[in-house]
Amino acid sequence: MSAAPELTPYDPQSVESAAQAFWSEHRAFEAGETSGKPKYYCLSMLPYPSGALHMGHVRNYTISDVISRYKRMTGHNVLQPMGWDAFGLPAENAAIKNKTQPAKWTYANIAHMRSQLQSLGYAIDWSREFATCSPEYYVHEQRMFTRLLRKGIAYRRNAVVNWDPVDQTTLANEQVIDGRGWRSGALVEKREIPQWFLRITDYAQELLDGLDTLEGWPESVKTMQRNWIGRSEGLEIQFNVEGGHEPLTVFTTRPDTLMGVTFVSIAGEHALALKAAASNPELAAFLEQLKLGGVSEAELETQEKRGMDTGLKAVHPVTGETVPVWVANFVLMGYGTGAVMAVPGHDQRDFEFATKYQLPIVQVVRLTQPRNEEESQWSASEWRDWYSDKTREDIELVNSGEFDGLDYRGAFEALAERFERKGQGQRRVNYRLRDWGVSRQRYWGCPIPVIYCDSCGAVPVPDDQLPVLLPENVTLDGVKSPIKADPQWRKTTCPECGKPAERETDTFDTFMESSWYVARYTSPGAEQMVDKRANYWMPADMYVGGIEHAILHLLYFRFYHRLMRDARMVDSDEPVTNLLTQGMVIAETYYRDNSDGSKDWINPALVDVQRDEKGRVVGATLAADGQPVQIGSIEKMSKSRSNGVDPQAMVEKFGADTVRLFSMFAAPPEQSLEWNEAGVEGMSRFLRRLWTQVQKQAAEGAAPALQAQDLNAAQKALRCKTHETIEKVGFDYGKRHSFNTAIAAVMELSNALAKFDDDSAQGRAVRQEALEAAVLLLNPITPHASHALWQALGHGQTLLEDLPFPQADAAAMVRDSLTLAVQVNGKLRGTIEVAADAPKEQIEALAKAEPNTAKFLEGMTIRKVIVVPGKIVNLVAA
Ligand code: ANZ
Ligand code: ZN
Repeated sequence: MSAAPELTPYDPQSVESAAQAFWSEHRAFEAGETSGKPKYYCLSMLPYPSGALHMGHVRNYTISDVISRYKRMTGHNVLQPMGWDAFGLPAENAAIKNKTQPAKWTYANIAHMRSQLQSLGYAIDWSREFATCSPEYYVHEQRMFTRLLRKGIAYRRNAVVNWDPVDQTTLANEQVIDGRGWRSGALVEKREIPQWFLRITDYAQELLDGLDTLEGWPESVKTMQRNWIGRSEGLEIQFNVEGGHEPLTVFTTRPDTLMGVTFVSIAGEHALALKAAASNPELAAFLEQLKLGGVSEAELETQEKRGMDTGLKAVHPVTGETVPVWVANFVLMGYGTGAVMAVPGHDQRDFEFATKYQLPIVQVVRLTQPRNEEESQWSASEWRDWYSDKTREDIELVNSGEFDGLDYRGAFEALAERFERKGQGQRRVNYRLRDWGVSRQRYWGCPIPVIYCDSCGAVPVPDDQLPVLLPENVTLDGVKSPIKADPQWRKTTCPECGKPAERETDTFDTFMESSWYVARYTSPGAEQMVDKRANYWMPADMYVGGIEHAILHLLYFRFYHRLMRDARMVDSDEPVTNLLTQGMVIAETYYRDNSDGSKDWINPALVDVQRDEKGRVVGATLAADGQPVQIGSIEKMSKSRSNGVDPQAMVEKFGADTVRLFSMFAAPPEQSLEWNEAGVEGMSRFLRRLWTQVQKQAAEGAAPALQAQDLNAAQKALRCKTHETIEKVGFDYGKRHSFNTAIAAVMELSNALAKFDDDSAQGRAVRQEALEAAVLLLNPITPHASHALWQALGHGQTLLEDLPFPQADAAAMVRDSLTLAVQVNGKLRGTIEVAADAPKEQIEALAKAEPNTAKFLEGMTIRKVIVVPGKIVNLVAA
């Protein structure tokens, strides 16, 4: 060979900008609806424009991008869109802090983050991009809402909010810190104000049943949704109340425990409680107290049990005896009937309550098959878990008169029939799911399109007056929403009678915008919410995003899709068929202790780390002063721990392909991914090696055509490896979403190439095939490098996504020789190469002759030879 040829070094920056320029010049990823190929719609959860991309975004969008590019290479018409979930509270806070406007701040962030996304080279159809805060987007949401209002699916009622009495404003749950307003520090109160709701409860059963059809969703997510919807079957039972009051209706899932009722508990907001309080100042004061405190579910669950006797007496519907009626803080007005038959012998909350207020506790069920002595004991002074709701399947009734001996089902049926016959109760299915409260008293959101008229009431804004625009040029004082503070904005005329009227000043929950964006991407520019293109693309084939959205977002998303279906906008029931929830991105934390016991968290980028030979961190110093810092645990990247790694810095240092490669290599998509720069460097070395292998091959000129019949053993072996890799990678991408193992397989192929030094014509042909396969197999993950390497391998500038994904050739994978491990008494001593069809005697002979094995066999007699075909020869010797 002549003098060493000049190789082009790998320069990610120029490689990446060249590939990106080529894609945008060819509008390579703009999707259309006229292709004859099967469609594939790959959706990612849209980012909130907080200011800069974080590694969680990079991971999320890289997974989607790999799937999208792979699908395109396997013959699909792919849509991968992107947009911005642009309304929300952080913009208001940032605007106050930076003395700017939420709109300005948001649009600037979007511009910056868009360029960051583009630098990562995602195959996104940018022509479909939108921000949910733009009127062209939210006008459709407003129009849909007015329809829902006319249909009765949207309605208005009073509901409780967190009220800050100093700032005179409502607070979001996350603005209530330890029961106080985040800004004023005032004790937060509960207050009832009129709010808008969507009747998601009408769809509870359908949303539950639909889960059974979602085979491509993780079981864990479906379970969380089922629990959230919380279907329970029970009875409503009437208790008469002495003194001429209306009867009380309770909802119970345990009518079998009816004979154990020793009191009845009602919510503080229950009509009967209010009635009793009218003549009982002490009770009235107690009800006032109950209004203090936050409204979040977590708070209600954990608070101490408190109550007060109303003085009223309820009549037990079977025995006719009277029991007291108590107000209890754990009874929710919004669930069931707001009244509970208390069974302290078998319900833990009732037990705690009865113990505290010295109410009677009696046993009425027992386990039929206690697993031990303990489980056959019931106690009125100590709570026993095995008498709770968990064990309802294997119990029988005791101390229950005529019902003694019945099991749960038997008692349920007997009582249901009895009460239904007497008109004293009925079977009833309840859902834990509540209607979706969509009103927010915040400024930076979509205005709710309603006008209030003294004569006509709440009137939907007519279509020709939509959108109701949110003014963007505003000043925020941090307390009141600018549209609430501005009487001019509110003023309007009633669309029905023309009299002066006022606009609604609340805005929508931002979950509204993220409930239908999946559909809007399909129909850019459509005059209505969507057009017929929606049915071409929907349901989306893949949805990738964070597990933190497993419940609320995904439930609203499935609900809203059904609203659109019922409005004949789409004809599917579910919005997405497959869901992939990616794990967190985690990283090491570093800190220094302050003298007051608090910690100063230090970003890993500012720390020099010493590692042992296994890569474990053994010491760390602050680069700026060379002094040691403390090493904390490995945690989710976050501002509070200052352990975020900036994607942009990583892209600048290593190139987008290396960042993409590492995010896919370091962990399977569902698991946590620990960011560590040593790992990133490893990926960078691998890419560089592949780059050099291609460059060397290219420098030798065009490779001759491959003659499969003329290959020698080594050439056949490399070719076999190439096709095995193709087969594995295709399977890992397509069937398992196991990207890390796919990358590992290509790395192995590159290792095999490094060992293959054969400059013969067929040697180069086989190497060319291997390199082309490696470049195409990696293309979904490292599309820029693949774009450049494909050209280096002698092809014109091509859109690789339009090439078919490599197909394994079965004939190439027929091995004619095999490597077997040779063991002596179960210990590995060497390996041998044998023909695939070698007879057992020949294998035995080769094994005994293997030099290292022969050494171990010296002076021993072989007693037995065990051959595991294709794998092992074990020589049993003594
Ligand atoms: C008697 C009883 C005995 C109950 C027992 C439970 C165990 P799920 O499964 O969530 O539907 N309940 C009913 N309405 C309530 C409300 N508004 N606020 C708080 N608790 C309420 O739970 C239904 C059970 O929760 C009902 O069955 C009722 O207590 C309580 F050993 O009735 B049960
Ligand atoms: Zn009117």
